Amino acid sequence: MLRFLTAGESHGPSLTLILEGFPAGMPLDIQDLAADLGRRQTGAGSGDRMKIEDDGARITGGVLAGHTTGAPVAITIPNKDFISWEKKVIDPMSIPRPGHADLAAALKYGYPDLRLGLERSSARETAARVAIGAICRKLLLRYGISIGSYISQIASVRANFTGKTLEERIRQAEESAARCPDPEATRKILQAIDIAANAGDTLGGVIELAALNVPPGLGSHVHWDRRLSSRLAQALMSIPAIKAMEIGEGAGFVSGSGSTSHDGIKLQDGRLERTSNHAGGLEGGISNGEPILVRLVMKPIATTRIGSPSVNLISGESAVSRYERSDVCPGPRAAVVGEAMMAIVLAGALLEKLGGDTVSEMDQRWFQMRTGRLENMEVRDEPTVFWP
Ligand code: EPS
Repeated sequence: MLRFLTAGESHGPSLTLILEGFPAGMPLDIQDLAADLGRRQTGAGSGDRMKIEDDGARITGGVLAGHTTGAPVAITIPNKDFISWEKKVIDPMSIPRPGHADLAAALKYGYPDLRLGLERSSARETAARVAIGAICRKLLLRYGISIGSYISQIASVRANFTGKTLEERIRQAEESAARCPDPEATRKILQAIDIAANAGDTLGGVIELAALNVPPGLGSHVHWDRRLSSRLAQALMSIPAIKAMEIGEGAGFVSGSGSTSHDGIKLQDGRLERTSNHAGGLEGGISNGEPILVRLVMKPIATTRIGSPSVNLISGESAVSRYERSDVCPGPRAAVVGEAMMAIVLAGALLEKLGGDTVSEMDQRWFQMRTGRLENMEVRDEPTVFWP
């Protein structure tokens, strides 16, 4: 089983991560992590902390002679900002920010200073997930499976992708400061972010994720926690500030009917193909060979300069929540975190499907996998006696 743990506080010395269950034999070095770590740090709406951090990761276990060994992969990402927090004496934080973990975490853990909760609930931790995601992405790419993302909406600005393939959207998103493959929408989003920043406010958005060339057969219908859909939901809904998730047509399914909502099956040159992809590549909790499509809704984050109505937990008096340095619109950065979480889930499901302790064992099984060809099916024209 592929699993990971992260540790570390937003303003502590470093983030620490361990990825366990990764196969041996995959070439891996720090450069493989750098691109995604860098992508997570850019994008309109990012806060000033990103000017301080360089998210340089160090691999400290599980990789020898440039290859994974099957041992836990351990990584450290230093927090450069730590130098300004070490030995710092700060007044206690006593006014919880509505929408942040401040109050709920203090109720749960009895913190004497709300900062003790903030430090771990901060989205700083997502840098660790992106590093792990980058390792998983490399494994997926070995089998041609790629993952991309783009922003389809920020606040009330909706992008228009008419006529653009998923590949084009993903590629063009990389060229947009808002990670949005619609230049006109990008312009409006940048304007909206400026206005929100000047007003001391924040903005939410919609992130779309796509996994391409996913083979059929990842996940399983046989048990609730093996469904790929539920595994993706847990992973993606765990990203800070994500409040809703849709697969494929998602909420749009409600206006269709059973006969019009699904993806017809046709035989084309011996291949079982689909006439559409409303299901977002998942049927019965199993990948069906179509691109996996997920939409995430991110709320406007809770830390605003304007502040929100709250209570000072020391005096008991009404108070306005105080500002902590933060992003204005983390959507474009969170898209990269979404890709990472999707990569981790898909790599885990692929490993289960292919088995093996080494990537070369996985390679052998990959070539034996049932594909979407009719000749691979084992359905027979024979009666079945249930419960003989
Ligand atoms: C965050 C607040 C800000 C963000 C941080 C998430 O941190 P700081 O208070 O140090 O400026 O920059 O995100 C990151 C540090 C990061 O690497 O993404 C929060 O409260 O969630």
